[in-house]
Amino acid sequence: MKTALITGVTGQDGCYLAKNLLDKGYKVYGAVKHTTGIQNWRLDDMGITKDIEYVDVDIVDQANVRRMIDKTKPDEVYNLAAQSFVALSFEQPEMAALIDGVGVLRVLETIYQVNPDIKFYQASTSELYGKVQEVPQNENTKFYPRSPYACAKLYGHSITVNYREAYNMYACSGILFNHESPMRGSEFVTRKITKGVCEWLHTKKPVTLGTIEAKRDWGHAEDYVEGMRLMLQQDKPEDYVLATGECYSVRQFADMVLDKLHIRHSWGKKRVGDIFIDECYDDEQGNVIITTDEKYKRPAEVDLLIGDSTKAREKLGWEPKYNLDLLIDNMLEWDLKRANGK
Ligand code: NAP
Ligand code: F7E
Repeated sequence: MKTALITGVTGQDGCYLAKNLLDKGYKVYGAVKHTTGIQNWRLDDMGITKDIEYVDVDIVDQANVRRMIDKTKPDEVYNLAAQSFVALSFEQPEMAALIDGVGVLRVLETIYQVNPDIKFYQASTSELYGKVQEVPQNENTKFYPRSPYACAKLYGHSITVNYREAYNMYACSGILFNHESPMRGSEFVTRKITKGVCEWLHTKKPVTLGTIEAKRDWGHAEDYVEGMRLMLQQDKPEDYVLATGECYSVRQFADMVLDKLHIRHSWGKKRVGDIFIDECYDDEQGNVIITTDEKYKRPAEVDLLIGDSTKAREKLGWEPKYNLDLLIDNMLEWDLKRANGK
């Protein structure tokens, strides 16, 4: 039986990865940050809370990281812990650097000192491409980070490559494009829309968004965690892009959600002071479903991300099962139930 340690196990990817590895017969340790209390709702919803053994870790504390590795003696470490909300990283840039950058170094250095044979997965991100230098983006595309989050993740990515090259460690970075699910945090735009519109059906309270023309390559977390696992089962460690290869704007995502809920709607512009804002109304009653506000716009935006995952498809045999249509169906299934109090 292999032993895996997942940092950030209470997050979206953590819960899908834990389920994936448990189904494959792994013993799974989940590292949780206790300062904020255990946020168990995702693991509860997945029905796996009791199948995981928990260890405390705050990844900004070196001694704590050392204890976590000593105690769990893992074969594989999946480092998913992060301050992952890009907008928040503009407000707390130093925390982003400590958790998403130096935190990676702490785990790598501890593994190197304790047992360099432990395999290591780092949660890298398409945000590294930021202001994109080519379309689509693959493993060779130049990085151009556009947020404190992405700058910190660039360090995490580079130090992973460095430990692999310097110490011959089995350390991989998965450069994952946006992936969503019913377990996505409700501050991220896809879930903000699916949850917000399902609630709007009852409350008629509009969903307020920022830049609706931003385009993303959205996949499903369940598919992407399988890619993480595969990256650690190869003959040699390498970095891989995981993406669907299709991209849509936030506005298109909202249109698809509204169409699926049979809400006939139209977009328009409303003048507020000196600026025009986008709004979306339902055609029957004229109620506002979605509105926009400058406060949700970022100091520097990533306009377009679309990934080329040919390498992962050819070398890992990785293939996503969900397209955007199926992803939205899955998110709405859960959010309709939740909005109905089930
Ligand atoms: P998430 O839902 O925000 O989960 C992040 C996890 O990290 C949570 O369990 C959080 O615990 C934990 N964490 C935060 N600060 C920590 C600290 N100081 N010490 C220990 N744990 C800490 O993120 P996700 O969507 O699952 O993403 C997983 C990883 O993949 C992240 O590294 C993210 O940056 C990266 N990534 C995500 C995507 C995506 O589209 N989802 C794409 C590319 C890369 P609390 O909840 O208790 O704070
Ligand atoms: O924004 C725009 C926003 O916050 C997507 C993280 O998992 O994926 C995620 O980062 C786009 C951006 O995700 C709102 O400006 C418009 O252009 O859902 P998001 P993200 O920033 O792409 C990457 C790959 C990660 O690595 C990150 O950890 O949507 N947008 N209006 C909005 N975004 C939010 N959150 N809220 C809005 O109201």
